Amino acid sequence: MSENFSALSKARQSYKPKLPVALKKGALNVKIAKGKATESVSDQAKIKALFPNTYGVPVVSFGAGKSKVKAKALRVGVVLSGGQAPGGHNVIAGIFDGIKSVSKSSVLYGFLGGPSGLENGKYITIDAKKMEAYRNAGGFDIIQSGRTKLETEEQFQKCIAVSNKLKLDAIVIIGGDDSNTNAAVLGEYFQEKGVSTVVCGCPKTIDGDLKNEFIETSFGFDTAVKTYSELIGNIMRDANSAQKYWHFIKLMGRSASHIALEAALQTHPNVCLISEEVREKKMKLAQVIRQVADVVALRAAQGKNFGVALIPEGLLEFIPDVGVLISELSEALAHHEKEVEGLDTAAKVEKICGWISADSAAVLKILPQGIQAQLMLGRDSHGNVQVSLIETEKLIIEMVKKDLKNRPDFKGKFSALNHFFGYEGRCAAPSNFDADYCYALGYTASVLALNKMNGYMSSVRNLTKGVEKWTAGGLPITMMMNIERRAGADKPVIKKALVELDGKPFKYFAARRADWAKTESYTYPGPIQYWGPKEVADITTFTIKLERGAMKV
Ligand code: FBP
Repeated sequence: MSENFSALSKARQSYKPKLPVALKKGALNVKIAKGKATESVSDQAKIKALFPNTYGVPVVSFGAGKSKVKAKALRVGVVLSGGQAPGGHNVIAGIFDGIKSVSKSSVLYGFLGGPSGLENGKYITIDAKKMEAYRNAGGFDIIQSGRTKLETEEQFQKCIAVSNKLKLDAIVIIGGDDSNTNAAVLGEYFQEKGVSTVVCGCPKTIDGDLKNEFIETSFGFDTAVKTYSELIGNIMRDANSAQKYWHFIKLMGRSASHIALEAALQTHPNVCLISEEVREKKMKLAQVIRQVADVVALRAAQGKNFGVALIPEGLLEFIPDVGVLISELSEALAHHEKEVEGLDTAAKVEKICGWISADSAAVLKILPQGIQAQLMLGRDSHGNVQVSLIETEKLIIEMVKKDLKNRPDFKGKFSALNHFFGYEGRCAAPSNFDADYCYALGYTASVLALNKMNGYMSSVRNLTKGVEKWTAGGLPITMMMNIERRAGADKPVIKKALVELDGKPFKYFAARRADWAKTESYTYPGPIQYWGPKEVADITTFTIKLERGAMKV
């Protein structure tokens, strides 16, 4: 172990993650029960046509019992894909221990730097010594991550060559919605070409938007939000001590507001915007600003010129007119990228306004130049706008300032500071929940690999109960898909799970936010605890407790 490891990470290394009962006796002692045939969430005919080999297969669940498959040394490759999320190393540890439970001669290859490592055959062999150093550690640094999208025939052929060279039984792609879409597409291609390697996925993302009945949460959400909530709590205490600043905190989460909502449930801010609500109510940017300024004015009238506001990073995309602008920009940039290369922001705006609708051009022109430039940045390899680079929190502060200036009855002060919490939480040492959950997901993937379950994602459920009551199984990835417009074309992708306004987490928040606006109901969650009383060290999120009925609204 390197001397870079702190006393905490050394001590943490010896934590033994717990496993669901069905997995406790090793991958060879797991019996598989098949459910009914499945359908995709929508666009069934189109998805079926795109995935003729892997569409419609059943959900499977694991129970204790003898496997029908004979013991053999497995050769598995693993890829970490997309944004970092706490617990990735434990997924790898789960796969490692799972395949070693089948045979001591099993081999785990780690592809370097994300899907491009698979495509280009860049890998390391993960042996027991290497694995030991990363157990229960945050980060993805054992093999690093990347956002390469695997989509061309040439890329797929290169993956086949690598897979054949290493004689892989399975490839496990640990990723979010886009990366698991990648896994499904690759698995389908392999099967069509008669390649025996299966491709499986694991649900990762701090954003919390990869979930459904079978995936109760994506890993990393728990730890990341706890980390942000600790920082938000610290800021709240500072705000309440100094009583002179408003703090505007943008939180990661891409499109979905799960992180902002969960952080609000953990800390009780004066304002928390929820993008999905803004979209549902068809609010214009000016209305959103007015709503925030109203709270600032309300508190100022009580002599309180301070407060804390949480802002989801995807907010702008959900303000209907700005959302339309963003998708028109994405379409225009996909077709005319070269023509705007090297132009300054003003010239770019001028050119682009010729390719988008008049309404969108008008919205683009009223935005500050900094935000215009950020909105016109290139999309990521999956065609997503890079919301983490848009300084929405600064835009809101500026616009609230202007709004308050136009209120003759506003006699308070508005001194605002901005923060962005995102990267601070993605590589935190996994909470006990994420350490256990990730290890179980990885171990589940080893069972999927052993049983040759192509195009499946690991599914571990019953997460609000103790680990001994967790259940494990596999979920066909095609079941989660729909067709979406990406980078100017229709693509099959896993449907994002956004915040539901009739869901319990939002209802819990909505019932309390008016009170939180005017009072200092702040709670101070403090740092994640790895040891200590269960009710402190093993707590899960409000979101999962409310969604799974373990807590009342
Ligand atoms: P994934 O969807 O790949 O898990 O990434 C999540 C995320 O952390 C988002 O919350 C954020 O918008 C984005 O990654 C930032 O991307 P990058 O790491 O490329 O800056």
